[in-house]
Amino acid sequence: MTLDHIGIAVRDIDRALSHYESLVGIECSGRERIDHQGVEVAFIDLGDSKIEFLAPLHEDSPVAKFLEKRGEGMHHTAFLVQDLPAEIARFTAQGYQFLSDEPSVGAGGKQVIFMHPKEHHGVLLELCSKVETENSPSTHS
Ligand code: CMX
Repeated sequence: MTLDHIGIAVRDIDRALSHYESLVGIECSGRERIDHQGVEVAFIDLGDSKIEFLAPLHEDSPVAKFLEKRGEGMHHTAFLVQDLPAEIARFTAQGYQFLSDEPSVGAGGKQVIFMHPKEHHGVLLELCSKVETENSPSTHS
């Protein structure tokens, strides 16, 4: 398990990017809408891990609710795992609950699933894994 990214909830993704791009001297590496999560996301790639900026697409988005209640800031931490079903089974066997029955497709086409912050010292946890294709390299980075 490695740190894939930390997610920061922001109101204005362009303003946040402009601030962080000049802060770390690295440009945004990708930007996309994830309609079923109600968010637009943008990444700054820091090598082995990334910062993800999330802005709500509409007021029903979980990120809109987060911003309203808590303001801008750390929204979640995402761990990259090799075998997502095995990790889900491992956490479930330890008594942890996931926020959905199944993973869904997140940024970059990864499989993602979340666990409630109340079970993890106030941090919304995401597990994510790359989807293997026939042409994928055998290493998992
Ligand atoms: N981090 C830490 N605490 C959080 C939180 C977060 N991201 N979101 C909510 N909370 C806190 C609330 O402040 C509240 O605290 P208090 O009880 O002390 O007031 C508590 O958790 C409320 O829990 P809840 O009633 O279940 O709250 P919500 O209805 O706001 O739902 C959550 C929270 C995590 C279940 C919901 O946001 C969710 O299902 N998230 C997963 C999906 C998601 O976040 N998608 C967007 C990102 C997608 C992506 O990155 O691809």
